Amino acid sequence: MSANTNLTRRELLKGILVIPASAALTNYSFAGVTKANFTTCALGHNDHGKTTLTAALVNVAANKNLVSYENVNAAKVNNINGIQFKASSVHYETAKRIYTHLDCPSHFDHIKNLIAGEKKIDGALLVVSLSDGTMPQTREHILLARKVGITKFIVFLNKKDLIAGNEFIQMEDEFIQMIEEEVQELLSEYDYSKDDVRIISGSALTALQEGATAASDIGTRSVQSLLNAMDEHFPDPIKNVDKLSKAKTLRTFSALVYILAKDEGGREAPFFKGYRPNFALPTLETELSGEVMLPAVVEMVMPGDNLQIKVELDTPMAVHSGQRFIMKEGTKTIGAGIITSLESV
Ligand SMILES: Nc1nc2c(ncn2[C@@H]2O[C@H](COP(=O)(O)OP(=O)(O)OP(=O)(O)O)[C@@H](O)[C@H]2O)c(=O)[nH]1
Ligand SMILES: [Mg+2]
Repeated sequence: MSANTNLTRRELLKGILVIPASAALTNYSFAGVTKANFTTCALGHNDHGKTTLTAALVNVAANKNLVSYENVNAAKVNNINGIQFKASSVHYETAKRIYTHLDCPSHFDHIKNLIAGEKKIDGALLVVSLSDGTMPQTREHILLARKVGITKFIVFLNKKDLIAGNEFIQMEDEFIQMIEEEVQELLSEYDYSKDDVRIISGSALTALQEGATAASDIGTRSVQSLLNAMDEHFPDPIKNVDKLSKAKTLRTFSALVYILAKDEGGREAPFFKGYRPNFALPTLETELSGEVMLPAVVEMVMPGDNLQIKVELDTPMAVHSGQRFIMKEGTKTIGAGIITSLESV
């Protein structure tokens, strides 16, 4: 892990705050004051405004134009144990916390970041465009978030400028309420209750364009409301210590895995029932052999797939929910996973 903890507050709040996501942060301490760190990410369907919102959050939090859309969009390649994905990592400070915020350029980068990324996401921002409502990747990101243990969401209903004053949308408030209900319903399908979710509407693009000079309700003030909601609604992250104490020694667990595509250095061919890779856990010096158990409906797994599996290790091992691991064939990394539940044999 690289030592970005050396960044000073001035450096943080100054220029381009984009660093690779692998350069994970712990706590910043300046002038004797330590603020809690919180890791979040922008999820949501392609083109709904994740990158625009990411840039707007940095600028609104600092009340300065610190970062441009292009800065955030130029994501860097992260290589975590042989798993490569692109991500931008920006930071912004609120009254309560310093946020590390990840934004990925493509749907697959999001999947890999959620499953294999170095930083555990403490709470997620879900961007939904008011002009589209919920879309397939909105659902897929919520499903993944649930599986990797994200417990809280804040939804930003974006592109409100397209709704405001639109002659085809007569009843703006009713329209927004309808999309709110649609998002809430989708979240509840994955067991996120109303208490787990806050919904704010606005326009990330308007906020970004206003910069520090002007502030409107649908622009800068909506992004400020989002920052306030993050401070209020996201609970402080649970320390790893608590999780480790829940470790169990066992052979079988369920996991969400991403199988590397061929052009990412993964397998060339699919695998089937009975597949036996090695499992490397960061807590272990050695690798363990074991078997991948596929869901009944899945006959074959293609390179590039992500899916829920069960793992049956040959030797019992102390593992905990949320623990990440790598799947290998010899020295070759073929996949990455996160343990989603523990089941004793
Ligand atoms: N009118 C309007 N357009 C917006 C708003 N926010 C973003 N956009 C536009 O929507 C398009 C997509 O925005 P991005 O921020 O790149 O969306 P994204 O979710 O990061 O897209 P991907 O990373 O490709 O999935 C761009 O043309 C933005 O300028 C908004 O509030 N209003
Ligand atoms: Mg983007």
